[in-house]
Amino acid sequence: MEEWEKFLRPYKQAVEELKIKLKGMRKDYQLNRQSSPVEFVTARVKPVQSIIEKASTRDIPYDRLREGMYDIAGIRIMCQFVDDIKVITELIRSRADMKVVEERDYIENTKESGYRSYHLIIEYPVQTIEGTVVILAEIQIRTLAMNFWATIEHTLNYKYSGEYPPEIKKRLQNAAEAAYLLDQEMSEIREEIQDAQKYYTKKRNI
Ligand code: 0O2
Repeated sequence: MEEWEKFLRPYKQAVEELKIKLKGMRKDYQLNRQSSPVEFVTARVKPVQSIIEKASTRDIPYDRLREGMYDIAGIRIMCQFVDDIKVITELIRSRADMKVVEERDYIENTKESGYRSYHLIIEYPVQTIEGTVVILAEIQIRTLAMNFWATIEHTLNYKYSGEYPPEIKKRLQNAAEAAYLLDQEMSEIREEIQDAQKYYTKKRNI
């Protein structure tokens, strides 16, 4: 277990740092009195049991985990509107403290399950007492509606291990469609919503 703790140490450090940095983007927008494309940020280090299971199903040897498994450190950025995803992606691409090495667009290419999200794999240098360790991390960017669907589906997946009864499968597909339509509707009234949010923030600050 101590071996795992040692192995995971830079990932834990990275997740904490990335959470603070990405949350900072929201603060910067707020200070400039601009609507933030970042609504909230969550982060986690993959539990050891999940790492072991994934390594076994993907045939990744333990001595290749640092290169072979890119979501041991996972960051999730939630936003209000689909267009915010592009803005956040651009901001991350232009940062000097991390390097985007791969992008996966599950919004253009929705997964068969109905899953939508934009994934960035980044290289991130962590400073340790033994020097710099460059780790891979996965940043998932999604709207609140995409996140609602993914969270529910993820929970159900635990129960059914992906083998959904037809009725549940259909319901999940309907829910994915509803989340898609919700995103579209919200985009249509985006300006109206953002105006109201500015007014609300101003009033709260009085
Ligand atoms: P958890 O519990 O979220 O940490 P590969 O296709 O093998 O190259 P992999 O690892 O499947 O790569 O990568 P992918 O599909 O780019 O991203 C995996 C992560 O995306 C998952 O992590 C989920 O967080 C999310 N994800 C992908 N597909 C779905 C889906 O159909 N439903 C939901 N709810 N989430 C999805 P993990 O490893 O499953 O674990």
